[in-house]
Amino acid sequence: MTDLSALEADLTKAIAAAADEAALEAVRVAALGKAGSISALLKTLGAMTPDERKEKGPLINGLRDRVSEALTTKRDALKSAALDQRLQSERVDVTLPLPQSAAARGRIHPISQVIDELTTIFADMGFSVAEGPDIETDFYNFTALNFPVGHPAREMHDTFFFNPNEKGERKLLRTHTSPVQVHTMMSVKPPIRVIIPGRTYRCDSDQTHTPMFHQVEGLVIDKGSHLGHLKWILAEFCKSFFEVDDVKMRFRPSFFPFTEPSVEVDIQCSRKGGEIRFGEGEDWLEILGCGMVHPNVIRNCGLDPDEYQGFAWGMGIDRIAMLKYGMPDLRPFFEADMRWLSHYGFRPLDLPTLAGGLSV
Ligand code: 2NM
Repeated sequence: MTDLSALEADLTKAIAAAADEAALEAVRVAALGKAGSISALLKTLGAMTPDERKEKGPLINGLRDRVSEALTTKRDALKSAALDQRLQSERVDVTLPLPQSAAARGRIHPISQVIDELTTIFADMGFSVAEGPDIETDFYNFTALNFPVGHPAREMHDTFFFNPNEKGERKLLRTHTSPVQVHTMMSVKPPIRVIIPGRTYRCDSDQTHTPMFHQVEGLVIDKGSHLGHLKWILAEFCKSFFEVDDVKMRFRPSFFPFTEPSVEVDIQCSRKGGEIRFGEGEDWLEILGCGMVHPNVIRNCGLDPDEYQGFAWGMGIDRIAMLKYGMPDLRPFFEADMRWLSHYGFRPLDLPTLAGGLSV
């Protein structure tokens, strides 16, 4: 029996010494595998006499059971140690900030944001968006809009002209979005209700002017439209855009070649500590020009001014963006500086809605 005890002592030592599951499996095979030491002992039982078997059977079987159990216990211990080690090495700190994806880092430019806001507000009042080319002819940019040839108003616009083509025709970069209104009146049967946001160009560059800037203009042409409608539309727009319940407006007579009468509009504001607020205060800020479309313009666009009348307005998008979002300088708008954009830009999926708040 010393053989069996010695074998058990050896196996117990080998099991205790196994450092991983592979080493333990080698011990198991050496003991209980087909050619294992305990399997060999079990095979000897068959050749024994009944008395011998009665004596040795329980000893050998007992050895096999104890070794099996020791193997199982050790395997469980190794498994759980291996798991602990993996958990330790694969530990993640869930409080660490996530690196942001490119899509999450991207920002909507304040001009795109403001155009989306304007479109949302005017779409709610039944306006659609019209677009046209940046390169125009003299007719669409000036003549049709009642700027007579040689009229000083043309000089006011500091126009960028192209070289004349072979027909002697001189194209230009549109100085306002109004040529789109001309295209619209010439191609759409009234009633017309459109807004036209877009790029415009004037040869002018200083702290408050860039050679390319953005305008939004609006146009209504119908049989009974009048200044009262215009006033209401502009008041609704200002309240929605500046997100205030009420805003006082001041209408001053002005001059534009394409409107008669022509009006400039100021809105009430307060300026305290360098900050402008709307819907309160005693100061006034000029934000747009407007008027009843001149009968000559309506006639130039192929409509009868005795049948149709309408109104139009125009304002600078860059300027109202600066006012609403407190940006002090116009020039960084067009410098493509990522630091400026990540500060003043908007998150891509936060689309402006009237119900959700335009600028949330
Ligand atoms: C302004 C001010 C006043 C205007 C007029 C027209 C058109 F095509 F109907 F004649 N479009 N836009 C207009 C009127 C624009 O911008 C300051």
